[in-house]
Amino acid sequence: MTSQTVQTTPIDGQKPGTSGLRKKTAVFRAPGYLENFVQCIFDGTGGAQGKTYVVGGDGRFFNREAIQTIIRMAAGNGAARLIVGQNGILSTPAASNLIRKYKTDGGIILSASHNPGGEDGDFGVKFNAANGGPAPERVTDAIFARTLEIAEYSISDQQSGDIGTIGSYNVGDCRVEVIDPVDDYETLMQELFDFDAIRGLFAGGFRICFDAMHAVTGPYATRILETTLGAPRGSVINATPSPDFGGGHPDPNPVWASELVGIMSGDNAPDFGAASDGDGDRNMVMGKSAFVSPSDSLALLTAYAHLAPAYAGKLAGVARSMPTSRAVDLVAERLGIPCFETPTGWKFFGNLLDAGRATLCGEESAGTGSNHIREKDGLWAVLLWLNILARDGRDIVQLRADHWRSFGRNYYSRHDYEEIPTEAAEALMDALRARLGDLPGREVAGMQVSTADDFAYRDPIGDSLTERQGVRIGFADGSRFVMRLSGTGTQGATLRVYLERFVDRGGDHTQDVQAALGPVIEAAQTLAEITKHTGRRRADVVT
Ligand code: VG1
Ligand code: CO
Repeated sequence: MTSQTVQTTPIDGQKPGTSGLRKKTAVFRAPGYLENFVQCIFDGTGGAQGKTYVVGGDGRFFNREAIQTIIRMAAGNGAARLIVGQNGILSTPAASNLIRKYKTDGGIILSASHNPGGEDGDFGVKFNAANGGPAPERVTDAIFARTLEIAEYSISDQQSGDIGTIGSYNVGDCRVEVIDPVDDYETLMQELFDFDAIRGLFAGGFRICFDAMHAVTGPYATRILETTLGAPRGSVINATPSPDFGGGHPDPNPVWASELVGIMSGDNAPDFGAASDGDGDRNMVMGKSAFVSPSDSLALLTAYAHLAPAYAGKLAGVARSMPTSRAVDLVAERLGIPCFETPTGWKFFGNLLDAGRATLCGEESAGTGSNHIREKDGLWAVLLWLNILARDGRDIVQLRADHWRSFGRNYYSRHDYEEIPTEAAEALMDALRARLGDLPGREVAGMQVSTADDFAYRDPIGDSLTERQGVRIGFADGSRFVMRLSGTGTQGATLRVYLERFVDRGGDHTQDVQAALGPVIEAAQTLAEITKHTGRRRADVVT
């Protein structure tokens, strides 16, 4: 085989964030940009010689060309074998499964997840390690370090071949296997859940609306929910992946999944609604006219996971990201299992899952998952819900009301201030950090500050320390807010304000969420001086 070595120079800003490297599509399409980063993935992980990788993406604009480049580069770098999703499609959880199942050396996943796609949208590249999980920080640091000194990359002279047809062929000495993206994933789901019970649920007239948001989950949800489990045709909407996600934000929350919210609030609404994001790793679930917050969903799934075959008697522990509400902590306490608190981003769950310390994990941003893979998994969460509903008999709204009665309710909301000038956002965070020592004891919005800190995480397995992961302000009545800057955006900074208020058993669990959080919202605005720093009076996206 012939391959060429192409001279290049370092490109600024190729630092992976919360979940891979994300940039405007146009940036990724610039000559050498993708090539530099992919070469640094190989170089930063000991080279590609003789290795096997999984390659696929969420189908967004530039997905196919990028995969063809990656195939040629893997071949040029001496990789032995590539497993590629047909047409370049693999959801993030499906890719994680393939990495583990076929014991590969890792995977390259092309996605900017919930960020809009298209020529003017965003693109992204993530590297997952041999455990199937997002590369931990020490690996992304090594990759980034390479981006600062790269001088050349290798690429095969040969074309990448057809990725639209299932089969295999060689690019030079590298074996390329194009596989059905859904088959192995479906097999795994069948092993975890009681598919007969779910079939019975649908046969009994239970109705679901699953909004795939024109993103990668469409083919997975259609096959599993409609073909295998017998949900009526049309239960999955927006099921065909489109390069720009139909012009929308493939972000499963009540703002961006408004079509689903409309259906679930209308006359004759289905019994259960769900949506997933661009790359299929996140989920939103709803009952009739009822949005179930991801934090509540995590708590409920933990409380009822024993109804699914894979988890009966098998919950070793749970883990949640720090800003996620503490509803799941209460469930873990009652179950007598540990509850771990990690920084935002799935990579921090990897060690806990590998060590068998956590079985279920979740984030407030609608990511939920388990030890079945090393990524969050949107359709998995929906199937776990269906398994629970099929076995329990109550509907999701009733189940949640009963849960609050038994545990109390953690009212919860996230307020995002998007595209703030980066300096203004950093000044806000710096000012808040500088005052942390003075805040305890202070009265604000009728509440007293009891704790104020900047979250640092000591990994209990790897012992690494990750600092400055978000400011947490706790109040004497158990309320709290958290502030951090997003690590997935591509333009300016996004300030995320996470708000939580606990109303114990016997309290009023039927309040409007924003009203219930009123004092906490006011306290956050006052203590962080959001308007002064950003000029904004209210958040852009409230979920
Ligand atoms: C966001 C979410 C975080 C999630 C990350 C990747 O990160 O808050 O919980 O893990 O997206 O999810 P940030 O840094 O913007 O807050 V995905 O589905 O984009 O891979
Ligand atoms: Co995602």
